[in-house]
Amino acid sequence: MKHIKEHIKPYIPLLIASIIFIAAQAYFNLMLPNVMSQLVNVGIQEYFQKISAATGERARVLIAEQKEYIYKTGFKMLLVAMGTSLCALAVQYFNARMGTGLSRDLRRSVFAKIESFSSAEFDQFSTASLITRSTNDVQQVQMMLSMGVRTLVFAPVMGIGGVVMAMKKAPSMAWINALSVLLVLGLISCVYSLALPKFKLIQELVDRLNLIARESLSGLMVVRAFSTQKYEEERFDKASNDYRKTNLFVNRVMSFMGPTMSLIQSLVPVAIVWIGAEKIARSQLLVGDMMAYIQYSGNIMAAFMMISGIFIMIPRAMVSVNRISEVLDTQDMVVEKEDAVVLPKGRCDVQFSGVNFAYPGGDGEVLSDITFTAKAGQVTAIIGSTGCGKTSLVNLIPRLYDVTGGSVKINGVDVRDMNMKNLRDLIGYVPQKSVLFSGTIRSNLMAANPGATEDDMEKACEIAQAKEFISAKTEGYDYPISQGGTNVSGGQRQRLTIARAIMKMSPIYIFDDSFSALDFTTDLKLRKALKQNLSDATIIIVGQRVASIMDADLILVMDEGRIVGQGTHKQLLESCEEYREIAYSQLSKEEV
Ligand code: DCP
Ligand code: MG
Repeated sequence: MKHIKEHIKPYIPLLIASIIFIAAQAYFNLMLPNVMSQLVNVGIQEYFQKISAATGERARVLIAEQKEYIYKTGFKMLLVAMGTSLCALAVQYFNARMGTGLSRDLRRSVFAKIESFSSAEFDQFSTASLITRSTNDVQQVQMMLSMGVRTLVFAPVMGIGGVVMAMKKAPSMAWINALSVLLVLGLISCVYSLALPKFKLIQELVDRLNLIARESLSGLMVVRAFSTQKYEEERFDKASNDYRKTNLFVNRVMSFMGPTMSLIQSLVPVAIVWIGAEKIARSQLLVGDMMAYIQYSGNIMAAFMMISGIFIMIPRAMVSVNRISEVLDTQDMVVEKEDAVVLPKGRCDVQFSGVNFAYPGGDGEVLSDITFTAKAGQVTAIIGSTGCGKTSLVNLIPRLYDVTGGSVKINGVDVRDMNMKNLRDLIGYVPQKSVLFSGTIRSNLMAANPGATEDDMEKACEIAQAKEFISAKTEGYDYPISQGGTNVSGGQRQRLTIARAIMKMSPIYIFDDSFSALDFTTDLKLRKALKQNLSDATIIIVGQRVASIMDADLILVMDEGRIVGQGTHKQLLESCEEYREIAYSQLSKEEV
């Protein structure tokens, strides 16, 4: 709720305006039956009696007077009705401004928060759930607020005002109202005790449905390749059916309410007319008062219905509020220090000393006692079997995760003491999984360094060996990239992500298995170009192929989260058993 309060602050003027107009609308609503009863009581009944008692000239004057009275009162009714409509319009306007503005702010906050998440926090929520939270849940909150404000002001005024006015008109018929309200309340509590528990379930089912839809859509190729359509369909069907069934149940229960409610609403006027007619016959009640009474009792019932409706909505929306708060309250594990250090963009040595690392919630350490220095102007390569922790190791440099022991330093400054933006500006990172964004080749590359020129871009592509295939496209750099970069080949995508990193012209480069999809010739050309053009940079290459890393200045051999050997290719062949194994399995005797 704390977040909602915070977010509602800028909208308090709108909220107050809305409340004022809601109250005015309720007031006009209460006025209308009153004016109408005057019209009937005085304008019709009273004048009718007077006119029938009078004769000649007197009667004609009375008829003219009656006409004028009816016109006047009718005009008053029209004004009141117009007042109601205008107020309703104003309420709608203010509410919409407030509701949509607030939900935009909430969505923005949730999105900004998600963007600030490190990988550790991402692991806590599923993507599907994050999407539902920032869309569907925000919408629920918006609905609760605009409906809630309206109901909580309108209904009490209408209800209490209705009771007061009705009592004034015909106190002897109060029991009809009491009975009808009891019936309405009884019906509502029956219905909601059945439907309420399902609301939370529905939200979870939406999450699940989203998750499955996303998963099978983004993995469509795999589904086709393995012919698992049937399985995926069944999985989706099950989720969809669960959702359908629960929704159907809730709606069935709710739909029972509508007709029953209208039955009560139609029976009440019948009862009032039945009992009121007798009173009118005995001159205990005026016709106009009875008509007004019917309307007031309708108002009272409507007020109770609205209030109970809001009591149902609140727990439902609270589920959403909590789901949003969960995101906003997530403690960032990777946070910037207050007096963070800013390093200049010069030569940078990256130093690991005694680094241990375990994934939050993971079982056990994936890195232990990692110590090495990647020097500026040198290529440092990391090799090792899959799952030995190479990606985990390089992720510690841009602080995608924080170390659990030891330290990672750049030029002697712990990365945890550095300004986050500065740190990431220092690093050109090519992740193991190449990700491009929808747009064009140009927009993808420029995103890394908006200040770069056309020449910089072409240079980066030249180094990344991407220039050739880009110029082969008729659109060149304006070639459209579809979502996830699926319309370029794996190797092309890899080269584009490499070019994107080079665009940053940063002093540190990390290539996580970034040459895996390249053929040997391109791989060789690319490494040559890197060495030539980025001669001052600290280059860290994660690789599986000995051929691509054998000329590195320092090679780290990893096994099960430890460094089991470090040195040059030559040194390692002599000293490191694991390296020898890898090398001999990949290269011929002559190549070694
Ligand atoms: N791991 C984990 N949680 C994550 C990522 C990985 O628990 N979010 C585990 C799985 C592995 C270990 O950490 O056992 C090391 O994973 P890496 O991704 O660091 O392994 P590599 O990069 O060396 O493997 P590959 O060569 O396949 O990229
Ligand atoms: Mg990896």
